Parts: sequence; C-alpha cells; structure tokens
Amino acid sequence: MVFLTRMLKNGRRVRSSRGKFIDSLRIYVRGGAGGMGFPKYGGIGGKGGSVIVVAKEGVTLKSLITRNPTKRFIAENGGNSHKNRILGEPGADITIQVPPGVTVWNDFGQVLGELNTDGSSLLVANGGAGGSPLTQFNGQTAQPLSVKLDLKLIADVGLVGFPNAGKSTLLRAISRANPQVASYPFTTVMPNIGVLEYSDHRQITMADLPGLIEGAHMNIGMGHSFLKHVERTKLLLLVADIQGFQLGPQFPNRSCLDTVVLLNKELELYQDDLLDKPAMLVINKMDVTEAQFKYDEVKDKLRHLADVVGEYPEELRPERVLNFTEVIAISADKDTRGVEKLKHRIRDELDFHAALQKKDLETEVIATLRAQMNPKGPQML
Ligand SMILES: Nc1nc2c(ncn2[C@@H]2O[C@H](COP(=O)(O)OP(=O)(O)OP(=O)(O)O)[C@@H](O)[C@H]2O)c(=O)[nH]1
Ligand SMILES: [Mg+2]
Repeated sequence: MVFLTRMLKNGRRVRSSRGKFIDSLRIYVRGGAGGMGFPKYGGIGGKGGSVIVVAKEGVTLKSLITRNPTKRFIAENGGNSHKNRILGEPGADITIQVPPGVTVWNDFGQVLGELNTDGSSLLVANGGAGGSPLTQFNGQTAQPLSVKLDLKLIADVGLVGFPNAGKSTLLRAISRANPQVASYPFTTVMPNIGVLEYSDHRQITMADLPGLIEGAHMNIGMGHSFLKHVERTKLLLLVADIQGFQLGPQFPNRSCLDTVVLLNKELELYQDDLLDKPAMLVINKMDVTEAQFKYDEVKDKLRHLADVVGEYPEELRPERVLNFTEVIAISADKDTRGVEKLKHRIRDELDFHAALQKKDLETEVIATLRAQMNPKGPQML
C-alpha cells in the first residue's frame, strides 16, 4: 500500500513537473484611466498608469500566471484633481516580468516588440490622459487589450533528434542539468536548458528538446512546434542512435542514417532556413554491440548526405541537406572523454561561427568557406 501511494505520488510529481513549462500565454492588459480634472480651478487629472512588460532572467511564464492566475494586468487610475491638489496624482505603472526571449503580439498578428535581453522593456498599454479643458475635464479611459506572450528560448546550442536517441542523457553528461532520462520515447515533453561550463568560466547554454519523428510536421509524436526553440540557437546538435529507431511494431524500422535524413526533412519542413545554421552530428550509443561495425558502414554516407538522400522516396527526401561540420561518435552514457571532447568541439564551432559573423559575411559565403576548409566533408572523430 505504501509502495502504491508512493508510486502515485511520484506519478503526480512527474506530471506536475512536466506542466512547468509554458511557452505561450495570452494576457489581458489595460492602462489606468485618467483622473478627472477640476473645472472650477482649471485643474488637470492625473494620467492613468501604463502596463509595461520587462524581461527578467530567472522568471518563467509559468511563475507569471501562478502569481497572477486571472492573467489580467490593469494599471492604476490617475488621481482626480481637487482643490488641495490641482494636478491629480498620476496612476502607478504596472510591470509584467517575463523571461528574456519573449515576443509580444497583438490580436491582429502584429509584433509589438521583442524582449531578448535582461532588463529590456516594452510599453504595451498606455494609461489614459487626465481630464483637462480639452476633454471637458473628463479623464480618458484606456482600452483593454489582449496580447500574446510567445517565448522562444535563447540557447547557444539546440539538441535535435529522434526520441530515445540520448539527447537528455547527453545534456546530463555535458552540463549540470538533470533532465529526465528513460528508455521509452517522448520522455522529454518540455524543453530544458543546461549550461556547459569551461575551466575559464566560459558558459554555453544548450537546449534539450522533445524527440522529433518523421511526420512531426503533421503533428505526429510531439509535433514540431517546439522547433521554434531552435530558431534562435547558433548551433544545431543532431543526436542519432547508432541502432536507429522504431516507434513500435507497426512503424517502420529506421536505421541511424534514416533518422538523420528524416530529421533533416522535418527541419526543412518546419523552417527551411534552419538548414543554414551550423550543425554537428552526434552518433550516440557507441557502447552497444556491433555499434562500431554499424558506424564503419554508415560513416561515409553521413559524410556525403547529399549523395545519399537521392535514394529516399520523395516524401522522405529533403530538398537540401544539413551541412555537418563534424560527425562525432560517442557514448553519452559511458564515454566521459568523448563527451568532454564534444564539449570542446562545440565551443570551437561556436567561436568559429561568431568570428565569421563579425565579418558580416552572407550565409552562402560562410558555407563556401566551410566547404573549402573541409573539402572532404565533415571531420569524423
Ligand atoms: N547504451 C547506451 N544507452 C544510452 C546512451 N545514451 C542514452 N542511452 C539510453 O537511451 C535511453 C533514452 O535516453 P534519453 O536521454 O532519455 O533519450 P532522449 O533522446 O532524451 O529521448 P526523448 O526525451 O524521448 O526524446 C535511456 O534508456 C538512456 O539510458 C548511450 O550512450 N549508450
Ligand atoms: Mg529527452
């Protein structure tokens, strides 16, 4: 009985921790009304307070609604003008703290602004003007407004892979993050961010995402809407299980190479220009039996993906292939040296790309430079 209760409790805890992440939220905002003027003395009412959205590290959209379950944010009204205070007191502003990475949209699908850095702010609803001779001393009311807060995580590296490939295991091994790991697909249902720390205190952030499968663009599995979180990453880190993947007996068995091609296809279907991002490929679970044999068989193909995709049927075939700068075979679970090596490669790759970007080169020029650096295709480790 105790065991059962514990299991139920645990189950509940897992569910509640899964519900922690919210990446989109609609809220209602209204500036305060302006205070009344005072006709007898020509007094002017105070301006209504405004509603301001401010980005703050450490805040989440979930904590925002926990603190404000009504999701209504109404600023204070301006004070009326009266004989002891001819100029009415302005109403206090109200600030809404959101995590950096939030874009604010109005109901017409227009972007009101982006809050990408800690401390950046955006006025979303202005308070009404105080009553004055121009308005017959009536304070102006402010219109209520509904706005959408859409969060796209800001991480340097985004982990992309089929379910069960070992993305969360890798994040655990490479950072201090502690994401859930389990031997069934779709363990990760919400993105997690881990921080890679280097001996010189440099920090690189890595986002672990839910597994992506073929047909995700048609909402199969977890769908692919969470790919919005890789839009802002600087580097895509694809993770593929050397054993491939099979969702269940009624689903096709996909080899490691298939999964890479299919991930490429899903990324393309989500947003074609994700393929222009620098990308590295991790082949994981190299500790399992026959892994080396399988890897030897497939590594040339992974190197020349463009030549291989032609063999795939049209519905699975990407039009353009990812340009992997490196293909690294590791065991995220067991090979600490391999993971450490990967950690340094990630840093080198980010630095290389940042240096190129400083030169303000076009994406195609960067790709050409890359190709010249690696005429034989990606380096294999
Ligand atoms: N043998 C072996 N098993 C691994 C390795 N890496 C991960 N695993 C196992 O593979 C299973 C899936 O690992 P996860 O890290 O949860 O995989 P994931 O890619 O995050 O999966 P989703 O969250 O479902 O997308 C777990 O049972 C891990 O222990 C590895 O290098 N070798
Ligand atoms: Mg996971």
